[in-house]
Amino acid sequence: MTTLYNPLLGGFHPDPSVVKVGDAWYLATSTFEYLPGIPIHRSTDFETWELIGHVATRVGQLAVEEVPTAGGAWAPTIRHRDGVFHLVITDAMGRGMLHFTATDAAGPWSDGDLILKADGSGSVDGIDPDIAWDAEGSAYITFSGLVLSGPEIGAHRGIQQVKVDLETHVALEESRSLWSGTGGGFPEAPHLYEVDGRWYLMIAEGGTERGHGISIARSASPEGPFETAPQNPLVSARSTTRPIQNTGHGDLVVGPDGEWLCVLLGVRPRSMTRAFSALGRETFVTPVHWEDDGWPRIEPVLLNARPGTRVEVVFDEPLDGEWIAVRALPTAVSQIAEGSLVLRGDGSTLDDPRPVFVGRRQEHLTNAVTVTMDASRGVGGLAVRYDEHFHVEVEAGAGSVTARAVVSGLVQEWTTPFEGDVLDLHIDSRKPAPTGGFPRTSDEFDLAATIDGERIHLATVDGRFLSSETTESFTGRVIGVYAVDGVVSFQRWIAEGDDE
Ligand code: 6LW
Repeated sequence: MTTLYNPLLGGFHPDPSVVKVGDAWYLATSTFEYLPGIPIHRSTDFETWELIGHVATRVGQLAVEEVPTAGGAWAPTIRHRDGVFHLVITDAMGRGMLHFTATDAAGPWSDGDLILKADGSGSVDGIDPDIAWDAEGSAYITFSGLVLSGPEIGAHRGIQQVKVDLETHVALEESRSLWSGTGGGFPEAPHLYEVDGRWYLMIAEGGTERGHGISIARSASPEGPFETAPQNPLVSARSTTRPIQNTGHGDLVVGPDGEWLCVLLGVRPRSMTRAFSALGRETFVTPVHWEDDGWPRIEPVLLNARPGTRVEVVFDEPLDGEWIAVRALPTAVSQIAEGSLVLRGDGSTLDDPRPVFVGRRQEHLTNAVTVTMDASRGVGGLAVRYDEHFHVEVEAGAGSVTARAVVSGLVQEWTTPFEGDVLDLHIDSRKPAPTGGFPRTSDEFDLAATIDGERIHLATVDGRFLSSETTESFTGRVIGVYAVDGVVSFQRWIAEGDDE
């Protein structure tokens, strides 16, 4: 019996798509403005998932160097056919709708071909593309008709579909409208499946926040007309007190014991009113049952967190794929040299869209990070980042150590003198101590530094300021190191996390 851990992938891992090939499953998620882009996780039992590579490992595959915050790699679909992996995705406000291929899911993946409209006037307008083939081998791209550029920006045309020639990547027809849900806002994340001779169109509706859900329809043809399931929505946590909220945007697959599973996104808000989600949108999984009426039922998503983890990195070999950078590859903003991670400041700060920063997702609800830093030649530090408007950090160099919280233009700093070279910086995300009243915070940050063996508490910051609801972000918390000026180096990284 397979144990379904939830979250399946903790922290910033939204919009999951999964495919089974042979005895293994391959899972892709969204990365927005971070690189490397679109991680591929692999499992042979659905319990343990290994990060085997990324789709976007080269500059130019995505235009994320230039995209606005929250643009970039949105919502992949991963599939496999005749020995080739296919991944379709929108590089939102970047290149447009793209098709990547690889014979090994670990990579290398292709440069990415734009999926062009039939009239040749640029890439198909929309997000969340799905790819499916009919018995004759025609490739269908089914997508959400949200317009992201041009005069009609923001318009929504519901779920759309075009047949595409995968040699030329030109659509073979004008797009047609398909069933677009039961009336919820933002019909999106379509996936098309052929099951027992019927075509099922599963979509998300209600928007990616508390109203989120999954609905399904079926037809004799991939082009419709589609008949809505009487049980819709199949999944939604809306108006419930479930610990996993915002559940939606799912993909179906046959699991290890032959049972069907749905991978989907959700958040884990804490506090009494379940209002603030520290980590952003994560990947979850839940069982699916097909009933005699030919419709699937999806079980509510249950929490079942894995044991805590301890990650220690001593920077004696290249950074592994868990490290990500903003609008740049980690190797473009950092080097490994003689047991140190070295960052060279260029005057940019964490307030800039292109900071000299490299970090890892915060994957656990409580998380304590310590990094050893040599501040003798520059200014830099340890930060938790949602984006350039929302970050907290401990910064050292130029005679002081400063804890700072930046919340959409509001800045608060706590500074103490520091004349030495090497110190430890700490950021703990932890559950707040009970106050006896209504527990309203998600978590809190403890910002500290250890100087000459003495841990100095610098500040406590309310974690709600760095939650997906406050930041209105599609991403999540990323914790990492950065440089502002000069050369700063980091010798040892320890992160201890759990989900108690
Ligand atoms: C994605 C859309 C959504 O394209 O948010 O939850 C967008 N779903 O389907 C970005 O992740």
